[in-house]
Amino acid sequence: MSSFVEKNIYHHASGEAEQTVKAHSNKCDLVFYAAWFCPFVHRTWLALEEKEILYEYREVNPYKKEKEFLDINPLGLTPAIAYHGKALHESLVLNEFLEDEFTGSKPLLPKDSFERARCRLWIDHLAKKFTSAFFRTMQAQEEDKQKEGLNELVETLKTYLDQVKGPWFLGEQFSLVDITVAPWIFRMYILEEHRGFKDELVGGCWPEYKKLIKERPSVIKTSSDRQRYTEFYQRYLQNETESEIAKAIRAGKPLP
Ligand SMILES: N[C@@H](CCC(=O)N[C@@H](CS)C(=O)NCC(=O)O)C(=O)O
Repeated sequence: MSSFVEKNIYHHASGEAEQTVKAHSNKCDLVFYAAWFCPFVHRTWLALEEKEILYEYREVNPYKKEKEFLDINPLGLTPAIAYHGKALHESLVLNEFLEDEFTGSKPLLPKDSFERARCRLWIDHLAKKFTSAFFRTMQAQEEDKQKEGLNELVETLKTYLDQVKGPWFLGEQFSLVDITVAPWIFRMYILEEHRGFKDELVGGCWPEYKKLIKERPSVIKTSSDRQRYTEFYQRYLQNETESEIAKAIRAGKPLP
C-alpha cells in the first residue's frame, strides 16, 4: 500500500516537460499514460519524441491505482499506452512496440539482426544490473551498503561504456540502448549530491557520454525542474517509499 505522501505527490510536470505536455494535450490514437517523475516513463517518452510520433500525454499518479488506469495496466505501473483502444505497458516493451509499429519514423534500432540482438543484450544489462544498482545505492542507509551499491553501479556502468562506440552506443545512430540508460544518467546528480558518486570513478568516455545525453533535445524537452526531482527522491534516499521498486530492492528481489 503506497503512503499518503506518494498518493499526494506533486502532480504535474514542470519546466521544459510542462511545455511538452501542453503540446501533447489533444486527443490522439496513441494515449501515453505517464507520470512526470518516473524514469521508466522517461524511457518511453524519449522514444516517442525521438521518433516524432503523435501522442496524447495523460498524467496519472501510479501510486493511487485508480480504476481507469488499472484497466489499462493491471499492474498499476507507469508507463502504459493505449493505441487504437488496445493497451500495453512496460517501458522496454513499449519502446520495441513503437519501433515496430512506426516504421516510417526515425529508426532507433539497427537493420542488421545480429546488431539488433546485441542492442537487446545491452538493454538487458542496463535494465537488470545498472538500474537496480542505482536504486540500491539510493535506498541504502548504512555507509558500507551505500559504498557497495555505488561500486556495483560504477562497475555495471563501466562494463556498458566499454561497448559504446561513441558518441552513442552504436556510433552515430542514437538508439534504444542510449534511451534505456538516459533517464538514470539525467538523475545521476542525486547520487552525486547524496551518495558520493563522482565522474572520476567511471572515467573513459563517461563525461562526454553524460554531457551528450543531458544536452539531447529529447531529454531536455521531457525533463521537469531539478528541484522537483530532488523533492521526489527524498523518500528513496531515506528508504521510506512504499513503491513496488523500493519494496523489491528491500526484499532483494528483481525489479518489477
Ligand atoms: N518495469 C516497469 C517499471 C515501472 C515502474 O515501476 N513505474 C513506477 C513509477 S516510476 C510505478 O508505476 N510505481 C507505482 C508503484 O510502485 O505502486 C517498466 O519498465 O515500465
